[in-house]
Amino acid sequence: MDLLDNWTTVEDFEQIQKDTKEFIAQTGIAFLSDFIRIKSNEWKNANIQIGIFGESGSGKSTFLNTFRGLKRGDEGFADQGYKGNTTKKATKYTIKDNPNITFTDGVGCGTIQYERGYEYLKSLEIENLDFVLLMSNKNFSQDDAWFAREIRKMGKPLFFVRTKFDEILRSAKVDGITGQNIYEEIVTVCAENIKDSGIPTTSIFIISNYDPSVGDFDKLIHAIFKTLTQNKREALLYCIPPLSHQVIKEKKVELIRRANRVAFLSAAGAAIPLPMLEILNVNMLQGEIRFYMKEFSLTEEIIKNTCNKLKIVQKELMSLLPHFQSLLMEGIREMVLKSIQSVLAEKTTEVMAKRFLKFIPFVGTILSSSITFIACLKMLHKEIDELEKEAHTLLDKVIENLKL
Ligand SMILES: Nc1nc2c(ncn2[C@@H]2O[C@H](COP(=O)(O)OP(=O)(O)OP(=O)(O)O)[C@@H](O)[C@H]2O)c(=O)[nH]1
Ligand SMILES: [Mg+2]
Repeated sequence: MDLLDNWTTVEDFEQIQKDTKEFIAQTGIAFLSDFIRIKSNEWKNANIQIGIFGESGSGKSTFLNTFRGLKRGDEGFADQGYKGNTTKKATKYTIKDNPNITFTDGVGCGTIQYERGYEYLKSLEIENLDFVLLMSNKNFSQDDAWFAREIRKMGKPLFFVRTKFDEILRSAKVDGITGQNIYEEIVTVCAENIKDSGIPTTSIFIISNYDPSVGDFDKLIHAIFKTLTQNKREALLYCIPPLSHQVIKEKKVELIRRANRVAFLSAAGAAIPLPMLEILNVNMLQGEIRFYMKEFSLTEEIIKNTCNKLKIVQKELMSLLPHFQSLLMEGIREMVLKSIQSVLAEKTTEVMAKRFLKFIPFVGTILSSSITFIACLKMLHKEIDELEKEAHTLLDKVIENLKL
């Protein structure tokens, strides 16, 4: 599959084509960069409400902190406690950068505070939630199975999350258990507990909040994102750090989609007869690359903090991230210009542009707009690829150091 196949499989292609045509007809092409900005920021209007429930001590608050990449002392950190009963009443957390996203750190039923029943369910305002996570650090209880059935009746996506998998693995080791599939055994036990709730086993996820690299953390992330609509998926992804390899992959998918949109809209600008490098809005492309860098946690500030936390020398870490290093040393603007020029010199660019002509009817079938589109597309995809690779490298390094 090449870049164009990738583009033409994007489901919002026709919509964006229609919107762009309408915008140009009403407002004129001169304001196209505003339109690109509006389109790229649409996700900011998406409203997401997430509910996390389960018994005291099951790891709800810890999950929330891990998911959002928060450490003790950070704004919005949810108090976690080994004694239990730490979060005494349901607490709502909104994201500083995006107040449209709310996490409810709830209290489970069957606790001192709440008995199962209609009153409890009503207090949770489930109807407003996008999805529900039900956590347990032991076998799921009858209360959990009841809760799951009720949530299911309301048609809300529900994920059963068995936390503290790291503890299980440690205990198994102490008990001298080897060669058995501990993971499979835990899934079987959990499935047995909830078999009457009608919830499929595929909704069970065995995770460690301390270490997203073990168990089903990645699978859970993927399942959550699959239930969300486009704008909600983008909004939620952009508010969490690249905490696991799956999150990095999910981010890449969304960024590619974003790049496709930006490249497509840039092509409309090529209707103005100017030399190529003047047509291209280099500031905007620069902003896009900054956005990708932030999404992959590749910024000077984050790298500095990571080195301090892991007690590693910055130079050593930077040597693993050559692309990021060259973006810093040469400057993003220079890299954009260099990259566009090299893309324009590639033979395939014009060939692809000719193939693509039929897709850009709104500016007439002029080759320059098609070439602009392909050049932007190739350049942005290349940047996303390089930065994604280095985000995985950075994550591996963090995991390796935390395990030392
Ligand atoms: N080993 C291990 N410990 C965990 C995990 N998740 C949470 N913990 C610990 O378990 C304890 C309870 O976690 P919390 O996040 O406070 O649990 P909670 O569900 O919010 O509990 P309440 O607020 O009392 O309802 C804390 O000491 C956490 O550090 C995990 O996956 N593995
Ligand atoms: Mg709590």
